[in-house]
Amino acid sequence: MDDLNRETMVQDSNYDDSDIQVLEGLEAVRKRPGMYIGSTSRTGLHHLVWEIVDNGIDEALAGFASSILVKVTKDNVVEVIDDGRGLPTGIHEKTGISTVETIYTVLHAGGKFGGGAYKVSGGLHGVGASVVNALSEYMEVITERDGTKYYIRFENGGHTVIPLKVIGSSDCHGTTVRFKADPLIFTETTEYDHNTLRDRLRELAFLNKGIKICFTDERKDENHYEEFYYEGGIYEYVKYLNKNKTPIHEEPVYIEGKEEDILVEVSFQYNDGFATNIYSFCNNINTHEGGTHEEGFRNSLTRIINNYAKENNYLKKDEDSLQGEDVREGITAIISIKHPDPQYEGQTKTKLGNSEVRRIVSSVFSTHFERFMMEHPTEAKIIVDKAMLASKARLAAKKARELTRRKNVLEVSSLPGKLSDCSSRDPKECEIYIVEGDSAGGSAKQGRDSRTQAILPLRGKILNVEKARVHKIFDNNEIRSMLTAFGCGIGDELDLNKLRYHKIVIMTDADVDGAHIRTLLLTFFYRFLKPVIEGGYVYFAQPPLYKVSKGNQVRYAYSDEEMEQIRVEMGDATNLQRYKGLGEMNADQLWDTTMNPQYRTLIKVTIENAMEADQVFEMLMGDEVEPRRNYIIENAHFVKNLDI
Ligand code: 28G
Repeated sequence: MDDLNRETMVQDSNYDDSDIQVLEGLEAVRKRPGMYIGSTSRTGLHHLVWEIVDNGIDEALAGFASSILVKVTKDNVVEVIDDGRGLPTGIHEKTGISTVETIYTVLHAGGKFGGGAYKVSGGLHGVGASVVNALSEYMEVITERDGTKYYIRFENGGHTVIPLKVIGSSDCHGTTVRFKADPLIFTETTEYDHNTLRDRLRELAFLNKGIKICFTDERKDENHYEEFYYEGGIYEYVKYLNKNKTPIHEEPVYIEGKEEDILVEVSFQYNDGFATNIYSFCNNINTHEGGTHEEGFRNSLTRIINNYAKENNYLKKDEDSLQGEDVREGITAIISIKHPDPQYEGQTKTKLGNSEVRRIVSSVFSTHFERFMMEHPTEAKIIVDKAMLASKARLAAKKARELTRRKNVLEVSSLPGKLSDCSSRDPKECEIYIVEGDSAGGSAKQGRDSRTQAILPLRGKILNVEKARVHKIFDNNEIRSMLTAFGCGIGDELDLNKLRYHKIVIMTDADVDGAHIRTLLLTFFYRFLKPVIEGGYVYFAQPPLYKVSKGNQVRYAYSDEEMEQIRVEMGDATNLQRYKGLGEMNADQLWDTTMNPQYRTLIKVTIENAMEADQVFEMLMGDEVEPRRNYIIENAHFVKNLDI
């Protein structure tokens, strides 16, 4: 039966109440692939895999499969295997051909499915396995059930070349789908990206606890094999996301419940940073734009923490309530719901719109979280303290604004004596280096371009603004120097138009003390000068870790890897110097390696990596070797990408 005939047949019959709604032939998919999989680029190519994998996940969520294997062969053939029931092999009553053939050759409507179970495959791009077949050079399906092994093969966009037949007996059950993307359709590339596949498969395993997802990429190496299995689901996801951070309570909070057929899971853990990392999902789709599930969570989190703080007298009656931003500071959270009929909105259709979800997530979360707080007073106190610190800091910054106005403590006319200012008065081209220690400050002062580069040396450690009272903060010389030099004011009164330098460069040693100073500076910036970070005006300098020399040849390395590389390139008998601090560099060296705009690398500080600085500090302090090494390597890569 060719596609045209099938379409005619379909139109002649009434299929409205059928499970499979036939819309059009596979030829339509090949004519307009973008309509079905978004695009025929790299992203579209990967959709083929997700489509098939999602079917396996559905079989597992229905309770019949426990594991899914995804394999990519050397020639980019994808094979997906599950241990579910296997596909029904009888003749489909509406199409007159085998159900297996029907599933893979007849387009059906995505979205609503019969049976009541959630279908993750009916989600955003859920278009059905027949679309994958339509866009494949060939596809083979094996199904094992009732002691029998069946096989079917399609070629050139879903034309059946070997109809369903028995190829042997079997003592297990499940489905195997093998396909090769059609290069006539995917003209850009038919090569899958290893990391994209691995990361999403890992994420699916986190989002669907108890399902084992295995990944074999024969292009990587012959024995490549990874297994993702998380008994704790999103609870373990949160732990994973926080693994390089410093959690402030041991175990993530995990909450699960079901109301009106909607399954709700929430897990979160606070770390000692500032950033809010809330990720939400509906039917395994990342709802980047948030939506009603996220709103339900946020509202309840704020309400419950406030109630608890008041009931236990942590928050006095006359004190201001904790704001949403206070209770979310430093949180890493996952909200995952499974919904039988999700509605997506927003620019990229990744915002959950179902209004009943707000109430349901709120209800499930509140009930369980209230109980958690009662039963875990230690954790509850830690969470309340964190939120109260955020709230106090927010209010302190506000008060500081008034203080600066009244007392005029930060007069721009009297620039700090330690500042070696630049001569230019155009903030766009002006830079200020905040340098740790007088000796490094001296080298920086000598080495700089004095027209555009100002140097402000800091003596010793600066104040931890989170621990100090407001008036002490403004008595602190280092902080006063910085604020007068910047000239932009603080808090609500902050005016970026008055900022005297468009690059504020933090230059500290690559050791524990340097990391500590960096953390304290960032805490100060975050609390009092947040718009300056958000505006992209704050940077880290990137001094070299090594000097490699041979005769009068000198090169600098910014990571261990680069150092090894350079030593190989320069040949034997190289001289290696490890810089322990900026002070070991003379003015010329500092200029060449770290300050010369032509050659230096600066890392722009964002709210996200402001927190990473915290992690780096913890990492360098701790004695775990592995994360330390990884940091240097990954950061070296990061620097390359951010080269400015
Ligand atoms: C390996 C690659 C991805 C799958 C099943 C199992 C059944 C099934 C799949 O049925 C047609 C429509 C609704 C019943 C269902 C088996 C019921 C009884 C199944 C997969 C018939 C589809 N026995 N496993 N489809 N339904 N695995 N893995 O695709 O009414 S797809």
